[in-house]
Amino acid sequence: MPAPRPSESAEAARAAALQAEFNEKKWVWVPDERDGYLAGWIHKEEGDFGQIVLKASGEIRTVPLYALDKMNPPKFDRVDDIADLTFLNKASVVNNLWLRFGSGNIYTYSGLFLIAINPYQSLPLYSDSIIQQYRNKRRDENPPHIFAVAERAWVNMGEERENQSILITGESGAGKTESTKKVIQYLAAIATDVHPSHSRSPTIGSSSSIAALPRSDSFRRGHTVSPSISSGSGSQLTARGRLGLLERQILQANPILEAFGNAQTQRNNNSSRFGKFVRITFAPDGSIAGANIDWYLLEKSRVVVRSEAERSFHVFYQLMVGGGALKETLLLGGGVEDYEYLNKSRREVDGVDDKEEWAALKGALDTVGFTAAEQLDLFRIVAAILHIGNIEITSARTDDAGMPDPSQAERVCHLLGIPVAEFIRAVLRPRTLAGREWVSQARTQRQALEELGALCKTLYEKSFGAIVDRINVALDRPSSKSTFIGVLDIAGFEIFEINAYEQLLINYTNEKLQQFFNHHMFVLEQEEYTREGIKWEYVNFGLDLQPTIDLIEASGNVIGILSCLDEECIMPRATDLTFTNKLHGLWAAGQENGHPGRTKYQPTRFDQGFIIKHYAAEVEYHTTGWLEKNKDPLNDNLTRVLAASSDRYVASLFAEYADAPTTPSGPGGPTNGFAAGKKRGIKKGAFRTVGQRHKEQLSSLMSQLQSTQPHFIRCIVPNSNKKPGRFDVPLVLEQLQCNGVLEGVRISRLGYPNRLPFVEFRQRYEVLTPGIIPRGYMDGREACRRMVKALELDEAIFKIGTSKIFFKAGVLAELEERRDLHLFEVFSRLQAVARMWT
Ligand code: AOV
Ligand code: MG
Repeated sequence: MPAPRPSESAEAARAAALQAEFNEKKWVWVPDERDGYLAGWIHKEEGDFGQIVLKASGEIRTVPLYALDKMNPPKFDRVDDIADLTFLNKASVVNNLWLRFGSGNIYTYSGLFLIAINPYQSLPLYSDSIIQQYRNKRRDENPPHIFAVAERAWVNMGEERENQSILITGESGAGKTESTKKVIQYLAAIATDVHPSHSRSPTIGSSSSIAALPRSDSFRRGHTVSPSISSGSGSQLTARGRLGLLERQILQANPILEAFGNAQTQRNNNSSRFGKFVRITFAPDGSIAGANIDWYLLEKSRVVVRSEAERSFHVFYQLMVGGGALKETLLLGGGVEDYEYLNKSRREVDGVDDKEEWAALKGALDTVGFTAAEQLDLFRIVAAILHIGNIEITSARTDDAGMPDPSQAERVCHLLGIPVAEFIRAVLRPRTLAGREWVSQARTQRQALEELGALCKTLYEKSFGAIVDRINVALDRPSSKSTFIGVLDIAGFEIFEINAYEQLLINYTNEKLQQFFNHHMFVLEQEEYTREGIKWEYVNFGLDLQPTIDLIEASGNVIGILSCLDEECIMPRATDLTFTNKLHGLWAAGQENGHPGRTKYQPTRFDQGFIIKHYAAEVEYHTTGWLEKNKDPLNDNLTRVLAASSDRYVASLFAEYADAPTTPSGPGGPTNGFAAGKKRGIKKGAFRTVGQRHKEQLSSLMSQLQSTQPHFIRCIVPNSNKKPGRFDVPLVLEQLQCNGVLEGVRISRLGYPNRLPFVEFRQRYEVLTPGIIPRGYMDGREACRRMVKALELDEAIFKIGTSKIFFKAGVLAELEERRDLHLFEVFSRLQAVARMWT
């Protein structure tokens, strides 16, 4: 064997020394309240206990042996894929992430997942040259990166003509939205790269058999690349300069969504207060054909109230600070401090200049194609909301609400294009149907204020929806031949001090997404084993999430939580309490006793609420305010006034209420019974509850996802202070538990995660078994059999199917090492020969 070069030998010596030191002791991880885990070695074992010497302090602790986790040998430090660890336990997983994070590696694979840890600092990881580094490369040819995931999605889409999805979840502040942007940045850049020459397709560059090899995720850890498969593309991509209009419009949609949908919160200075699914469609040649955005669960209550340390949506401050002459048009005098909806809480965000952001927003609106008139529409709504917030409502001696100064309402009505008298009446004395009579009903001060608040929330949400619709008009070019890559940016599992209806909806969403992951991972695996005729005991991992999902969403024979809430919402004297009791009656005591979801439900002992056993944890929900939140009520006097607005935009936002049959039918009203019936149908559609709407949207999302090949990204927030360089182990562990990474890791090891078609296995590893396979034709399966025998592989670590060979995690890494070593020797020998001839 040729002598290694000095630097290599130094490296090898260091590794050997580390290994030797490691071999001397029985190293373990000791659980620790504060630090999560501490490194130590077993000094003595007595019965069920061990005396552990802690590495850092020398302190001796007595710990029950079952609580200890084995430590991986040093050569596993900082592995790219957690699934390659020999000892797979929580401590080792988190230690690997911590070591990597400490050396600037924020990305790590974990089987099917890419884990991304928020660095809270700008890292030089996303330049055009890095994009080039990931182009046409397999996952194992580069360090883990979000670009590798985007690349893989793109290649799979091209090769298999199948839609792809990239599911990004994580806690608030974990980096989901930043990750989404990186994915879109990468796709826009590479699709532009492909565009100038329509002859190039996404399949090019992966035509090599090796590039097509890793359908399975953790293929091998090595980084050796045969020269023949490295990318031949020498084209210089200066993406930003070359992006076409469509690509720029797709990228610029984001600042608009963020201005209207993001806000400063305690956990994130730029927190998305909605979820989104962005689909980018590609023409068969790999160029971008269009894009489409779906959105979920906008936190509209934020326009009215929020905690003192937080802000409303960015656009309010941007308009107030940057609006200039536009503010006059919108009758906005003064500053942020003059508006009730803004001056009760934080007004500025560290390091953010709202004036600059305003300019960026205007630029983005222009690029996407919002006309000046359309832009004015959006800001008119924002301004109207601020004016509504300043309307003063008093309480008269009879408790009736009054509006002493109508000038504020006049401003609102001017902006919204509605008659002042009707607006004031709708707020203070709306008419309702009592029997067959229309009567005016006086409102209390509180009711009137709530009505105004509800109006603002609805206005804002509807306008947000219209913005997204408008963006979609600009970007959406559906065509039958196109395929898409969809990126989902949605809040992960939430457990707060007090968990309300919002948390139920988001946790329900995550329960479904986790089920989707499980389905993808296990059912597809199992199908593959069956297809390949491999016997493998199908293990029920106890991860069947269906009972919990049923408990939340079932309707019909079984009454789930959301259905029960809907029912209570139409009951005359129902309250949050009657709802809660009804739920207890169904799930804790009575009717649904035989349903498996029963075991996932528990009434709370002291507060008004219940506990659900989610896959991630048990969560206690408080049911205060649920009826109101679900009904999302706006009195139909108001909606009718708005639907009849002289302003086209405002009227369009409330179009669904235009024909509400509560209007006393005057002369010339519809007499045709059919028409009337039809209109009632429309109205019914308008009164879906929040829960119903979310359930429908979610089911549409799930069916779209089911038609895709999914890729999973899990974002992790490393500390609660938004600071770079800090890694809070218990906080990270909690997230790994909630986001399914730990489960995924455990379960992947139970199966055979790596697989190769016989031909490829033979092509790649035949060098290791010279003379085993005779010249001429040989059945692929038989060739494989002979090779594994010659390689002396243990029966337990592989399975031979009908077209592929399957391996336990880590086996291929070892084969690759053997192959590298072999090729290196051959190469050195050739070099020696060559030297003799020169
Ligand atoms: P989120 O989307 O997951 O939270 P963001 O993507 O908004 O979180 O990230 C929060 C902040 O962390 C960003 O504003 C950046 O300052 C920083 N950050 C995240 N990822 C990176 C990165 N890769 N490089 C540098 N900085 C980063 V929420 O929307 O609140 O659930 O609702
Ligand atoms: Mg976000």
